[in-house]
Amino acid sequence: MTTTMMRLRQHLGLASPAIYTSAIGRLGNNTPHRRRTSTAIFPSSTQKQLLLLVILLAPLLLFFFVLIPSSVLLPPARPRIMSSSASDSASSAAPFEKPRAVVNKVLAESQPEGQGATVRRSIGRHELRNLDPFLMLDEFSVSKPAGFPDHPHRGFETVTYMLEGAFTHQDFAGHKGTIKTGDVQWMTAGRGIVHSEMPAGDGVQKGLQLWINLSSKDKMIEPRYQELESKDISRAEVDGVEARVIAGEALGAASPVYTRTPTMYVDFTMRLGSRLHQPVPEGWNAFVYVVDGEGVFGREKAAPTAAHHCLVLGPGDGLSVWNRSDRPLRFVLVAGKPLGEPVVQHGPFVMNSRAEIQQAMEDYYYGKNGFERASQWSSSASS
Ligand code: FJE
Ligand code: FE
Repeated sequence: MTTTMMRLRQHLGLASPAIYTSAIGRLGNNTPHRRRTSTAIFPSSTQKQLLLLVILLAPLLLFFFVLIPSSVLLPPARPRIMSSSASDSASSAAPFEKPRAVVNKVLAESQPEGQGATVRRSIGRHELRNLDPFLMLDEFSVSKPAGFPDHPHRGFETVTYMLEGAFTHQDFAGHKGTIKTGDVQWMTAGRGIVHSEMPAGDGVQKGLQLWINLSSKDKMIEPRYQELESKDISRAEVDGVEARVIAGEALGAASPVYTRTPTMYVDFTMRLGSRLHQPVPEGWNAFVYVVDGEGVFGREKAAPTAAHHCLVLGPGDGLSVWNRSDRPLRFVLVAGKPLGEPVVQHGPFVMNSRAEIQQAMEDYYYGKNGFERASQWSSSASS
């Protein structure tokens, strides 16, 4: 190998076998010199034989223990397994090939919505309009008599997750229910739902509502509900990190929710001093919404993020989080496979083209194509 080639390889960081070979060669050249010196000190014949053996073996031993990198001879170090449980995959140093970094940070400011209600909108506000397949994330904070009286939906799913208090929904097909703290309602509106969503208790009722787009082939499917009571939500706790899995998997727990648009949705609570390394499927769009406390996301040296902020994550295979504050950190991590389709939204109708939006409005107005029951119905909650 020419020196130019060797330099090139070194420059490229290639562990050239030629570099090892030349190093062994240099050591080999030293051997005769050492042998000569040694024979003069130990003159007995047994000692001579022993010495000869040592001298012959020396380069070999040197080669094995010094020149071959330790990673070749020794099994990979496993401090994670020694330190504790399965949990360590959740708390060891950056285990991702491509850790996701925060690429955008948006404060969800309060705005009026529905009837007398207030929401902190993150996804869906003009700075964060499109995070395919997500259309909207509202953190709502509502007291009676405010709420979200009768309104339609078509072409997407709504996921309502109660943080505090209770909400009652009623729809035009007679479906009625109340979700309480920790419960989830996963509603696939499909071709059409008309419903009301109103606070059920006294005082402030809080939660998150996420809108997930449906692909063109699913936009006109029959509506469907998946409801999960708090006690039935898969939970895992590992090294001071608790996960409540609303969709997908985390820390070994999995959700039974069927997601037509592949989605992961996990509510994490991290004790002070804890850290988390959570895989997030590559190619999916992902964001974090901080519900409570303060956390460091993406890079260990990043500035901490406080509640009501939405962090959009860049590409990669996982997210690392550290809670270095003096109180618990609560956030949701949401990721979804992008649909890559045109999005045309008109309020509660989300379709692929303007013509389909026109059709949706007409169907709602005339009570057709899934909105048949709309005209005769009004919820008992509406006034
Ligand atoms: C809606 C206005 C609305 N965010 N968060 C227009 F208010 C709504 C709507 C909601 C909503 C409901 C809950 Cl329970 C929580 C929300 C907006 O209902 F769908 C349209 N189109
Ligand atoms: Fe709604």
